[in-house]
Amino acid sequence: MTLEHVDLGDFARMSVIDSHTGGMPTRVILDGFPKLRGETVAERRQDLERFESLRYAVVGEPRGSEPMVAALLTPPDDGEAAAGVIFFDRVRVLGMCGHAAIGFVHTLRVLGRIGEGDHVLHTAAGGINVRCLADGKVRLANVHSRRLAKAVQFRVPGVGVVTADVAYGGNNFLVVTAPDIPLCQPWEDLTAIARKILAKACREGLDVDHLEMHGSPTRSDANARNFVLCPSGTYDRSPCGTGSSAKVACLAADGELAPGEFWVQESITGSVFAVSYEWVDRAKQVIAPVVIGEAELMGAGDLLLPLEEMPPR
Ligand code: PYC
Repeated sequence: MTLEHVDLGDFARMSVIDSHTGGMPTRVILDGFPKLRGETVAERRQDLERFESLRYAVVGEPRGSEPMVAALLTPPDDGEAAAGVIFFDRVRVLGMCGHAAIGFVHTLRVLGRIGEGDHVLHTAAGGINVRCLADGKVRLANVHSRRLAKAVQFRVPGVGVVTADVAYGGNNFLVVTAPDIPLCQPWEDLTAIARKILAKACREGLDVDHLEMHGSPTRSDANARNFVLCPSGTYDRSPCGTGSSAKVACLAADGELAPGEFWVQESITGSVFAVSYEWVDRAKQVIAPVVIGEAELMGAGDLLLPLEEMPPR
């Protein structure tokens, strides 16, 4: 028997496809999400704020998981873009999300909705150019990124004096440069340290919602390994597209990576993104980052959500 023959009158169905990008899950919502108000992706992103419990029901446990990010398919602002997309995790709506954008593009390609080559997507953070590469990878021209502050310092009890840059790569990152926190520790310990540092940074008045720490890579093809803490309190299993863009903005500002050169960023789970950049405005240290990564489909189906839990249309 399949669900086609079962009376599901008490449930709303949401059609989804799950993938992971370097270990980090993405749930593309194709159909069944309540219609959002607004003419543009940015307006609909604002409207999504009112659906807090539904957002949690879609990506949080038990239907989802702690790190899962949703990519909600929505109409683009105009006919030049292939699709619009709004990202959210179980605690907030995100402006941009690199791993989920790669998962979204891969999913649309597998569904035959887009083909090999270049496409534009509309996100709440602006239009982004994506390319479906012949080898199955996705090339993402991320939003313009830049370092916002260099070497800010503050003391964190139990950690010591922390030195960090603040950089934007689609989200605002605290890029920790000291002390050197060994990444070989269990993820629970890294998460606890990262939460302490991020919380203190916010109390210090820094406008940051993600944190990244770097160490030596374990792979011979990578430049560095990172540990990224997301606003939901969990860590990124992928190298983090927006975090890698923020890191590359810092490297560019310090003259440590030339335009067009690739920085291979390894994640805490061993997956990699290749990231490069071109200058947009050298004086203001604004870069246009490019992130190349790959996603794999994991499942497809319908979520069932009790109708009484669905917000009125
Ligand atoms: O890949 O940009 C990213 C990301 C942000 C939060 C989780 N992944």
